[in-house]
Amino acid sequence: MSGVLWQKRIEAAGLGKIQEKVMNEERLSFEDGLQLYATADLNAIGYLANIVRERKNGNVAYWVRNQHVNYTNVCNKSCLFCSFYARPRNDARAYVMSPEDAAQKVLNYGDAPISEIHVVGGVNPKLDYDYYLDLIRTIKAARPKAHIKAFTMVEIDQIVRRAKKPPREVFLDLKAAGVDALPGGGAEVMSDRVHEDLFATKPNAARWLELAREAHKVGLKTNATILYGHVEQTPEKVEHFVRLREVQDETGGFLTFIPLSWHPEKTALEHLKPPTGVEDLREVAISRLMLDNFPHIKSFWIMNTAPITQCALWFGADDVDGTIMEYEIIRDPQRDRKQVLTSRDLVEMIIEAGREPVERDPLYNVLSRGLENASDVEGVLSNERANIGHNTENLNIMSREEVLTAAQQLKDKARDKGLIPLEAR
Ligand code: V47
Repeated sequence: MSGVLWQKRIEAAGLGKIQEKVMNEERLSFEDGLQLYATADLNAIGYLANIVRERKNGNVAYWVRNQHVNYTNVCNKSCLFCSFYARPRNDARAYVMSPEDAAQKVLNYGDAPISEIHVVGGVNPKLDYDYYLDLIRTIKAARPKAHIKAFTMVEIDQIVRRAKKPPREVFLDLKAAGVDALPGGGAEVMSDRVHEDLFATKPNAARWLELAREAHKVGLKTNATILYGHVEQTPEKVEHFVRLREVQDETGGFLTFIPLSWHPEKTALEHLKPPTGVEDLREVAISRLMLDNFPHIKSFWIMNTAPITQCALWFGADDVDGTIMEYEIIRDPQRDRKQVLTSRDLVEMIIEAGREPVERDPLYNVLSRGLENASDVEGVLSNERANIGHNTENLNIMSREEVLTAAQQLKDKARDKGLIPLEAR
């Protein structure tokens, strides 16, 4: 479409003023954010987001050869949007990896040149401070060349409690043990209302941001996410962007923003409809436009799907995440065997979308370009070795009735808060 036609379309969508700001590299306001969400023309929003995306990252789309290690699913936070967690007592799904189990997980993929190990888990009250340090040291010893991206701010809040030390000292200890960067989970939606309704016992937005600031002060880069598509309202999402970019103005410590598309399956809110592809692209585009000081926007393919992620590369995203290998947060490890894209799949997916694939490490150092380093090795290894290293010794087996009662309790809690409509109860 010619520039003139786009211009007409942007005007027709009521985005003329926002376009002017985008062209002049001016910050969009809270009201601009509301207006973007209210605009029906998704392509017009994508067109503007793509201008920012190409200004910051050209035609490049980053991918990473990574592995996720979810060291425990035991969690005492009972978030209503989550299907991953097992309760600390009497839950048949509960698992905890010893540091050696986690190292085994990493060694399972020893033949793949993995550059990032993404380590996150539930808030497990039984783990002490030394466990976390040992976990990192042992993983680092197993794969000394890989960067470790570990622990959301929610886990950090728990680790700080167990350490009985100020956050700064904890970050320094974790850094010394081998943590290179932190992932972006845990903030969910920065709204006191949603916090109260869905994840009341987790640290609130102010605490999440305070911990992120502390991490940045000791030189650790971190990511940030938003979890959308459940009960949040538009102004709450815009507020989320505004709060994040204010901290980024102060510290410059955020690398990547990842809009996470909520998956309702097997959660207490599974009666709600999941976000659509249109919503996924809108979230990518609006986050690119609002977070003017974030270098990167990621479309996490495992949540958004690979096809939506290909489109997202034209709606503001410049990163697709990576090979992943195994991902527990939205799957049942007993039922599904693997969740992986090989390095060849990722590179081909990016080329097909019309972008230039660049392999990065967690700090965006360039490791390879195009098909240079792409292979199918991750798929072969995942077929052979996915799920090796899940220890079952700590399993506390519950009867089926007990499992159903626990699930019902969660649903009752959601119903009491008015989060389940009458007809779905
Ligand atoms: O904070 C939990 C989310 C997050 C569900 O930094 C769910 O590069 C969808 O933060 N449906 C953890 N999402 C994952 C995370 C992440 C993922 C990928 C890359 C990076 C990065 C960080 O997962 C949690 C929560 O917001 N989550 N349950 C669900 N049912």
